Amino acid sequence: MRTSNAAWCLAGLVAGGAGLATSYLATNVMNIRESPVVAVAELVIRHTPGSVAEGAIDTLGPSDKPVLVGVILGLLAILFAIIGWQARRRWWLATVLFGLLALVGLVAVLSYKNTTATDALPVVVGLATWLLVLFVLAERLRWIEVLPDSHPPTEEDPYPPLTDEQRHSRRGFLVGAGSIAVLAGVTGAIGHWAGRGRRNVEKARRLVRLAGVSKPPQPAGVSVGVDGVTPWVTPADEFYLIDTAVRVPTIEPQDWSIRIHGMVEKELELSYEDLVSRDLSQGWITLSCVSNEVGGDLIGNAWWSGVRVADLLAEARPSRDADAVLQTSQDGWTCGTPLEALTDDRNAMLAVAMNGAPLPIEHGFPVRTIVPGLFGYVSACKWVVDLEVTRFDRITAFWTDKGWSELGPVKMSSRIDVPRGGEEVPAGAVTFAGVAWAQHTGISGVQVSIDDGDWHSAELGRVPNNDTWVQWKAVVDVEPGDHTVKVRAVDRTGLPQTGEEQDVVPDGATGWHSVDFSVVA
Ligand SMILES: Nc1nc2c(c(=O)[nH]1)N[C@H]1C(S)=C(S)[C@@H](COP(=O)(O)O)O[C@H]1N2
Ligand SMILES: [Mo]
Repeated sequence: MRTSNAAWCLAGLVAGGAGLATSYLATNVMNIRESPVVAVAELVIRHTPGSVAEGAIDTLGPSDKPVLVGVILGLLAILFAIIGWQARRRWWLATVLFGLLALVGLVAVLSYKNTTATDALPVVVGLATWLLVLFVLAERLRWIEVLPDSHPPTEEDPYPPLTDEQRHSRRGFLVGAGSIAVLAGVTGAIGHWAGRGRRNVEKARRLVRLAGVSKPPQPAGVSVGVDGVTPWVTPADEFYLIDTAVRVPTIEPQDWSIRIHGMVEKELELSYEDLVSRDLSQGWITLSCVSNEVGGDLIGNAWWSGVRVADLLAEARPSRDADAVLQTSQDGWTCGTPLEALTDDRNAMLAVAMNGAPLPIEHGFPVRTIVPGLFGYVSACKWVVDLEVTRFDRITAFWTDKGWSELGPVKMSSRIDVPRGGEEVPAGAVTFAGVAWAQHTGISGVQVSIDDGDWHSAELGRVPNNDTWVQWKAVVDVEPGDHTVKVRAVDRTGLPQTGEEQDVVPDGATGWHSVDFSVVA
């Protein structure tokens, strides 16, 4: 035994720690919400039965999460040591174990709603570090193993004294492992430092108090009361996320300001304080994405609070020749919005709150634009810092540069949520339900047709205004067997939803959503 099990365990521990450090650094450099370890802790919390969780909170108080993270780190340390020990004879097992741990991290990270591929990056970085460091340290240990002994072990002297070379190599291993451990510590510290921006903004966000921002209860009658239909109000953490930001901008309110300029008589510049001390406008508004396929879920409905853009523009006094506002976000994303949509009587706002709370960072904290009736890509600028009044013939914007339409009014659409595709339902009266939308025009009717048969009128949920989606429900007798149901809507001008199928490019998909289901006797 020229290398001890302890040395191998140490190699595993150092490799493990180094991987945690690099994944933490990646998390914070990328501004990702949570590191894989915290994601695992939160996954555990979410899946802990209520009674156990309450017990833990009772005994541990608010430190329950740090304690849980500590426990996870402790367990990881044990596992890392085991992995190192296994790497001695079963390299494959060590690799598999690291792979499994990474998989757990990946599952936890992706269990958050609205995750993207970048959220997985820290796990990949961590796994790569684990394998690389373990490989490097294992190579050193293996090399020690093949060094010649001072003499072969005998009965009387089973542990021959170390040769100079062996002693040197051991020292070399320890120095190597120690250096990597120090480097890992430094990496972790840099990671913590890199995460300060997001931590500070989270803190500032918690401290924001918005006078007049309320969260009203869900309006009466909006729900048709069918299980499986998308809830009428979309909670902020379930609201779809679309942006081009590789790293979400982290802006503290005190550092935020917006300039309204260009073809205006009077340029305006407002700080966050200036903005939120104005009269706030609030309203239920459904936001949807031009990239939403027929039947897709890139749509959500929330209670938004903010300052009417029309009021700000009235002070700035746009020139009569202007027809557009070029909005720019702090990270340089741009969109061109028709001036008319920002100055007419609709509730276009610089929103500061969503569902009664300051905007989540990912949804544009501290300020984003919301314009009822327009797709997000031409209107809903998150982290907005600049409004330039201009003309469409003088500007291009992020998505119009890439072949998307200059104008992006929302297209009427409807979706079947119940039954789900492929679902089996009992024979008799079958309940169909879903949502339909034509923001800023409103929906007056929804109809379903089974197997291309007659259109049956659906019952509509109530809506507080024309800017939101509407839930619908239809009950139709259907014979046993395989069927297809399709849906179409009619807007408040009497226009029926077109069944002509069009792709999302360049200005939004059209077509009727259909779902296959089976009725069983
Ligand atoms: N700064 C910025 N704002 C943006 C985008 C973006 O990429 N960057 N994407 C837009 C698009 S395409 C949509 S659909 C909405 C989505 O808003 P949400 O992520 O809050 O749902 O934001 C819009 N605002
Ligand atoms: Mo979008």
